Amino acid sequence: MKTRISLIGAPTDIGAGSRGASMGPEALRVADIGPMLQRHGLDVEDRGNIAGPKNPWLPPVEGYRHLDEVVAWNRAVHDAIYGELQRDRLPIMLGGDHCLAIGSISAVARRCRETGRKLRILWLDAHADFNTSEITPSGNIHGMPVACLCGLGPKALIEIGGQTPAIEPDCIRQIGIRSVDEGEKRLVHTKNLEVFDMRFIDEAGMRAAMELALDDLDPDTHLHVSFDVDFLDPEIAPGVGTTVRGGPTYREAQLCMEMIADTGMLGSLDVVELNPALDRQNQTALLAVDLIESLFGKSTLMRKPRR
Ligand code: EXY
Ligand code: MN
Ligand code: MN
Ligand code: MN
Repeated sequence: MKTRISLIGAPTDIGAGSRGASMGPEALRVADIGPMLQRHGLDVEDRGNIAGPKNPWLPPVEGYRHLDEVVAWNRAVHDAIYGELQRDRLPIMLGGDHCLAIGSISAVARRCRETGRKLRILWLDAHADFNTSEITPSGNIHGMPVACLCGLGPKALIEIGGQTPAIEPDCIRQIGIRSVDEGEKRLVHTKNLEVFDMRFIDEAGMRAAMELALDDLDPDTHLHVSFDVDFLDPEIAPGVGTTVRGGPTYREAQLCMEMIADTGMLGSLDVVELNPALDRQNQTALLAVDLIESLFGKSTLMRKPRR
């Protein structure tokens, strides 16, 4: 794994259904994300925050809320993440809502094409984020990034990384899913997304889910983790706008992160949907940072577990 890390804040809630994810980057910094990574011997540069348009808080137009602003933010995110990848650093995008993964993952996919590496995306979320303007119940674009990345979305969003579609559905593994809209469900099946939903995790366990999600990785694979904090059970992570009960416990989430760390292939990370306005004493930010510590290789016994 790369040991040179860049933190990039994207302080906006432009794609969300409630205000407050714009405060996510600062809450993660207050929870010591930078110093935590440094304590693990990593070279950390905090590149500060990206700027973009304010949130006008308007109803949907032709199925999208704030499309122009979402495009502007995602172009800025794309350029910042792409720049860090060119510098051979591991970018961590501090969101912001999940619409911003369109920009970050478009940049990662572009860099993988240029360097001939394979890409695997782990989408940790309560939601599939696979809506389109025709089927969305809300118009909120944070419910659409996976569809946009697969080429289903407005031209300005699907073209951000220079090639459409930015990715093929078969490079994605979704984990922790437990809230999918009716039309969205049909589309998930049509496009054959590989989903390890909570039912699967209940029955087979997080270990089996992660073994399958990380199966068959080429040694030269770039692993991108898109960590929507609403992945976690709301009992431990109340600071998100779209809580869905029945998510992974603290230990299940730790195991998920530890198993990703064991691959040694992490190449980029999004941390999104943290909403400090809904949090209690920054506990959700502190939990996210604790989990990211495991993602970067903290393990209880300071060695790889025996399997
Ligand atoms: N599926 C719902 C919608 O599209 O409005 C809720 C989406 C919430 C998305 C959060 C970020 O993962
Ligand atoms: Mn999401
Ligand atoms: Mn979500
Ligand atoms: Mn299916």
